[in-house]
Amino acid sequence: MTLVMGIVNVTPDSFSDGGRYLDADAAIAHARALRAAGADLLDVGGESTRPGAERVGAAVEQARVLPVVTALAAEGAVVSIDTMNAATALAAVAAGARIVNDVSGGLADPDMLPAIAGTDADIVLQHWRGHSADMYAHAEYADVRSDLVREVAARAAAATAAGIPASRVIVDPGIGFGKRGPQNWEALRALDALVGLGHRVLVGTSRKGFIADALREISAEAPAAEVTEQRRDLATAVTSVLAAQAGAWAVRVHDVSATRDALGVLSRWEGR
Ligand code: PMM
Repeated sequence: MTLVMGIVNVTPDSFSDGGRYLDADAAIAHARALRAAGADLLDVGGESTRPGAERVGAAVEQARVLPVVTALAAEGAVVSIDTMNAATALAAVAAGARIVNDVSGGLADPDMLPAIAGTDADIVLQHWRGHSADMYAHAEYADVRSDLVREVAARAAAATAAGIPASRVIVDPGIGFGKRGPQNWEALRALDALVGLGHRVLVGTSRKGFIADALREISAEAPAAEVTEQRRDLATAVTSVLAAQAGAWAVRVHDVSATRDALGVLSRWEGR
């Protein structure tokens, strides 16, 4: 069954939950609640990647995430560290993280792939074309589906060339990264081809702008209808089910219990 990765953002400015869990104790308490709700994996991040976000230094990033990673790993949680910085990734792995989630697919920091090769951590290579400050400048595609699959395959090849076994590579279509609204739906339609690359596939749609755009269109008859967090979470549970049907290994979400319920319904529908 598709795994659920709960999002633990220890940032002041993340897309939907920035600032809520900036304090380590609050982040740890939130992560425990996600685990109790059925999260199989916890993704801890200290740098926001929302469109337009500024970079944070490695020292600030590590001060935010390491106490949280250490505490959760000590409790037996499978922790993923969401970072583009090799030094932060190594420090988090030393603190017990088992997965490094690099939204840049190893492109932001040239040390990332060789650093991970020297550990036994898994690595998520997300489709990415540039930092968040100007990510829409890169949203030009000849064909989203084939460009995406080719670019992700190239990052996976770079990882194996750097010495990371293919079995430790996880790929991700990078929903919301360098893609405008409708291009995200095209990227999701590429999931079967991405799964066809032979690596595990992680998908992150949770509460993202393209979902809010769709909900705004859907409620066109009631334009005043607010796109609440609840509506985004319901839509995310639907995209999680569809991603699971397309063969995703895991989905990265804020609302773990809604997605857990939705995936549980799918498994019963499928008789598994
Ligand atoms: N999305 C965000 C951050 N990290 N990592 C992966 N692998 N895939 C994603 O889609 C992804 C990510 C941005 O979302 P947030 O600011 O709500 O955490």
